[in-house]
Amino acid sequence: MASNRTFTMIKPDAVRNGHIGAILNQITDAGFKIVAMKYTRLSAGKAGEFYAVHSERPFYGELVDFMSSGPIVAAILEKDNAVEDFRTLIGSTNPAEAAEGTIRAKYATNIGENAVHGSDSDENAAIEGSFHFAGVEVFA
Ligand code: FUP
Repeated sequence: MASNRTFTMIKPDAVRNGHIGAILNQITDAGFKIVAMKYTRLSAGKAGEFYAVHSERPFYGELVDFMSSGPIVAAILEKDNAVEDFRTLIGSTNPAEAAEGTIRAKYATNIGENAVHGSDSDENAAIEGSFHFAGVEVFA
């Protein structure tokens, strides 16, 4: 059964470019409820931990530098079929391939600086949500 929660970050490029409000609007207009949210900044160490699965990839160093380069908005979102529906809402990893109207098509800079994160499975949504939020920070 599909989980009803996913985890997202509005990444440093989208924050720098002034898109926090527009992105949150698009997320809530699509029917997602925000159950946890914070404006924060990842240290290089925490960014490296979050993306540890990519540690052998050639882009890992740049990814860690970018994700720790400025503030982000982290949030846990709730909706039926949250993980899959949110991946559809944000579009492909590479904004050049993202469907028209998706968050990445509208706001991403390039494949490395792609405006938003969305969990890719129910299991990772739970892991990533707990990485950023304590239980008392989540409001069901
Ligand atoms: P996604 O699940 O769409 O966020 O994409 P991935 O998990 O494959 O990649 C995570 C992050 O690594 C991307 F958001 C940006 C970065 N990345 C690159 O910089 N270059 C690539 O070729 C692939 C990913």
